[in-house]
Amino acid sequence: MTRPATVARLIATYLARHGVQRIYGLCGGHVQPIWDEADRLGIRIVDVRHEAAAVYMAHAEAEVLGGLGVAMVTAGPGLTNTVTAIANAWVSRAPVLVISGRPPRPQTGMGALQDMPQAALVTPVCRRVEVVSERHHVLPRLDAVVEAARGGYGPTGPAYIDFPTDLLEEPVGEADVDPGHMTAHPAYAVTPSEADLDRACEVIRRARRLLVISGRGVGAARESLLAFLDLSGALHLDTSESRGAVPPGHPASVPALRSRAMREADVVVTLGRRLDFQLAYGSRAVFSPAAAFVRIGRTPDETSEGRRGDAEVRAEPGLALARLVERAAAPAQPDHAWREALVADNAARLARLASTLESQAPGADGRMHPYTLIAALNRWIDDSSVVVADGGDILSFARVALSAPTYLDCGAMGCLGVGVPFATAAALCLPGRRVVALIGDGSFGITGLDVNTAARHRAGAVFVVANNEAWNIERHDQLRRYDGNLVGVDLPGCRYDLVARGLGLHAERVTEAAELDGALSRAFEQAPALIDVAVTRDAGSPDTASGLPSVPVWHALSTWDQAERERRAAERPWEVGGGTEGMR
Ligand SMILES: Cc1ncc(C[n+]2csc(CCOP(=O)(O)OP(=O)(O)O)c2C)c(N)n1
Ligand SMILES: [Mg+2]
Repeated sequence: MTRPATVARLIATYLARHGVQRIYGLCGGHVQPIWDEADRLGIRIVDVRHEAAAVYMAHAEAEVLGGLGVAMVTAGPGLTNTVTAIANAWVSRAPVLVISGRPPRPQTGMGALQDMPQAALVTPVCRRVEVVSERHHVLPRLDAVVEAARGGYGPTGPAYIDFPTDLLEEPVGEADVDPGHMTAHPAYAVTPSEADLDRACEVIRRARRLLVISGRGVGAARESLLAFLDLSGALHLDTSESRGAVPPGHPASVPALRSRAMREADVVVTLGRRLDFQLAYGSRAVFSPAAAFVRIGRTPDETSEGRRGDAEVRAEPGLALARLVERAAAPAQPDHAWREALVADNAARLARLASTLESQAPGADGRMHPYTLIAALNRWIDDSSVVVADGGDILSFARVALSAPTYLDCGAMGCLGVGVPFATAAALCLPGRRVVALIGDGSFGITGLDVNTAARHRAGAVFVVANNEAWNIERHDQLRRYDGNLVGVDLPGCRYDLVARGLGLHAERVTEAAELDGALSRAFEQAPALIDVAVTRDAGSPDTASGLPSVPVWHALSTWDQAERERRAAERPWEVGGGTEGMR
């Protein structure tokens, strides 16, 4: 039987022609016509166990392959289940397209099954939202959402489109198809202006202590970034948005001296990076008050927000960096002694960390320290590995000590639950590469059932659950600041290896450090696999020490918060504590 060309087939054809190879989703009658046509056209349907996982997976695909990730979910609860993941893609600026269905037009607003204000629900966290009701709108609106997700109108991020089911089944004719929509166009690239580059060169030449902080879009510009670091003699700090772009151990990187480098640099170059909480909003209490900023990015939130740039270059970071290298933008009189002192101090700190990683004592509960687990994982991570981290304390330990050539984590939204779907998608998109996710036991519970998706789709990820039987970073906060009144932070007696086995994975439980290498070896051989590792809840993580869980008033870290209070108190001594006492 030849099937008539329908709107659903048109949508599926559009996606295939635009290079979409995988759609992550969960079935439902309202999107079934597209689901079916996409599969028939050879797009791989990666069916998940919860719709949030579909969007997280599309997000991870966008990150590891550099294109657009696509998720499809049914109307009503199918869409509401995705909202956290869409918001996370929005904060992370990940180009994700979410497709959904709606009740048939004749039933709209009459109390139809799964009828709800879907577009209104996702509008604040999408770059563009399109509600399609007409055949001839299908292709132009698909183009609009794809373009918006890829940053054609502003920042990259999630975009949303839905169609009523009856429209999906309507036949389409030639008049409905403008062939111009059926060919993929390259993503819009923002090119730097000569005037902006002139200004940036001028500021960089005046620098004595140059610091580069990298963010989104830098992974694709690795060569230019490395060339710029060599040429300029700058020091470099990465952020989770760009981790791995500069290889671990690169002489310019000073990850162990973040605050000092921020405080002492006299020119700071930001690349594709908002000055968000992780960078103290560019505060003059944390960075030098006299520092000049060169802000390079594709949108104003990357070039101007927080602290204006003394030079602002609106451009793809890679294009701007390449031009700066051409122009030999480098400090005329660099402070070599400063750079050498920081590089040496950083190396000494990292060496101390590396030597203590292996020799951490177990906790009072007799369980291994998280660093013992991380040291074992580091032995299995090679230059092509993809590393995912998800959790509270364990994420904090991982950020400091886990090797990460390509890296994804909870991001600036602190979105617990990304670990399983991120790693599953990375393994599907990059077969043959070692993919490992280190996940807290609490975080695992949020999306853990989707290890079954890895099993069904043979996504060869290794999930390592750091099982401290607690939402531990919060537990530490309750111990410290709430007189030990522990409420809702214990997760005793759970065996995630048994869960995983029941869901089709090879899985093991590890309680002794000596068993780790054997278990990891078997896991990588039989991946997808899960290892439930008993780790101590006694170890205090770097984030616990820095005060992050206590949510200070001015800044994310208590030392930065304190510096801000002091600066404000000095200016306004009549306002005790900077005028924020009691404000929360
Ligand atoms: C979706 C979500 N819910 C709650 C939080 C608050 N939170 C941050 S870290 C954390 C504890 C995480 O526990 P686990 O994953 O077991 O990691 P651990 O701290 O024990 O290493 C919680 C509840 C959050 N960031 N995101
Ligand atoms: Mg935990």
